Amino acid sequence: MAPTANPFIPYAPVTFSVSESLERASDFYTFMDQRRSIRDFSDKPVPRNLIQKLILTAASAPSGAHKQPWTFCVISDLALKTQIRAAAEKEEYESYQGRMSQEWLEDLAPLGTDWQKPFLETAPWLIVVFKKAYDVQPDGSKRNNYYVSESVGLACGFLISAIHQAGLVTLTHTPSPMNFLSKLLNRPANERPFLLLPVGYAAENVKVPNLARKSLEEMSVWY
Ligand code: IYR
Repeated sequence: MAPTANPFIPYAPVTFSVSESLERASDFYTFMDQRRSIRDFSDKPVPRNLIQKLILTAASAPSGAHKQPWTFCVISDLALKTQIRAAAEKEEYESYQGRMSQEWLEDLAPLGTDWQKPFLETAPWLIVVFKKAYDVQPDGSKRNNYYVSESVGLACGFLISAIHQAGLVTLTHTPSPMNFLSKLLNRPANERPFLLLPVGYAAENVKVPNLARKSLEEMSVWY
């Protein structure tokens, strides 16, 4: 039997005049261009309902066959953050002491990173994003998801934008390997850790590496 399609419903796109669009695009670029990855966090609290809105925004991202193949694990419990920090630092120590190539370490040098990850305890919230390779139906059978990494990557992009828009800061942290997160957070077999984002306010007088973004000419080709 052919699968039944959902009925279509009317949609009213948000539109602006060309000059309004130009101004909005320009303002949005200026705002987004001010975003920086932050590694030094304040312990100033952030309310739970604010984090909830950020996650709803992340989950508004498009996904393959609209499968929404993501789970957001949201952590504020200090004991759990401490466990995550200890496990992440154990892996990162091994990585920085030999698992990463010399070339990789050289490329990272301008960022000033090392195996120590105090932000995993200082930031008021950690969001660990899991990708779901498949869904488990109520009867226990497996149902496939599509373009899972692309979909979850898009949701993370939306999340990072929402965090910035709310005046908070984050960092895309990828401790490697990440499977300790599945154990600590008790996640099922169809979920794999994808990205860890500490969320909060920047530490006072925070500094960031002096990085430049590629110019339009460097990063685009027009046909
Ligand atoms: N996961 C390590 C190393 C690291 C790798 C890349 I690529 C970065 O852009 C930054 C760090 C860490 O979190 O320190």
